[in-house]
Amino acid sequence: MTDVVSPTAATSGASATERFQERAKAAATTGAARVNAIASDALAALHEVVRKHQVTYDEYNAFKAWLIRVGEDGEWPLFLDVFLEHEVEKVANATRQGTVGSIEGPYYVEGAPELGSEGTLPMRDGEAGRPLRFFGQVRAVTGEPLAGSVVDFWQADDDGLYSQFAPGIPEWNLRGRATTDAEGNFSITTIHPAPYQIPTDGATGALIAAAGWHAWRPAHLHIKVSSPGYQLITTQLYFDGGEHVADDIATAVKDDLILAPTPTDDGSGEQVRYDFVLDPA
Ligand code: MBD
Ligand code: FE
Repeated sequence: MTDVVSPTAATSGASATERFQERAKAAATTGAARVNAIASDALAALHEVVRKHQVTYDEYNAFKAWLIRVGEDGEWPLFLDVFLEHEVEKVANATRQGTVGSIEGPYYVEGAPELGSEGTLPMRDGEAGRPLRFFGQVRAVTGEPLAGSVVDFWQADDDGLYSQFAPGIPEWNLRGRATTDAEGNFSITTIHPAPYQIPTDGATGALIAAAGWHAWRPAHLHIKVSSPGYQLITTQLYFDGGEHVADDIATAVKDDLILAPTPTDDGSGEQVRYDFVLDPA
């Protein structure tokens, strides 16, 4: 028998929690007046839920046990990014003129391999999934092409799993950074990702099952685009007609972010163009 390690909520959750804590260390601290305003209103919203639904002690205790389990499973990054980040993202990007943003989610890792202006994402031999060439141009809102912009790219594989979070996948699989050429152009060859299912064996999956919701995100590509002197944009791209494009559990699909790839001339895969437009810093 081969020693196949299957993904569990606890292993991917522990990795996501550890990664997040490393990156969060550098975050700015929030002043007392702001903490007071936000924490008071957040608690008041929960108090209103208790009154509105006449929450019982059994329900309160189930909630308490569940919150403890979210932490034990390492699923705070997953839970918060699926159910709360979309509103934070809308507030953060409300005044942008350029490409619309979407949530980052729990699975970004800094420092992916550099690909130049045209390249193929790191992949296993015979990586499953339909080949996809994704290309485009990075421009300023004024229309000026932005040479030397970085298009940082990460995605799930054909099983809906992310390298560095699910076991047994090479470290940088389906993660890479392209740098735009003198005309602001880039081209990345990858595979069409699969839809992503929230792990069913963890606390987040338990809530979803208990509430009778579905656990799916549509197939998506994650991208961060940056260029000196411009605001970094974090976004995601989806596929027209894909499953769950209309009912993403993470509420992160926007009309402007839906791709419609066409078959390549030789029929071996598909290709799609998407241009990114950056706001000045
Ligand atoms: C994902 O792949 C993702 O992109 C988000 C936002 C949340 C959970 C899993
Ligand atoms: Fe994702």
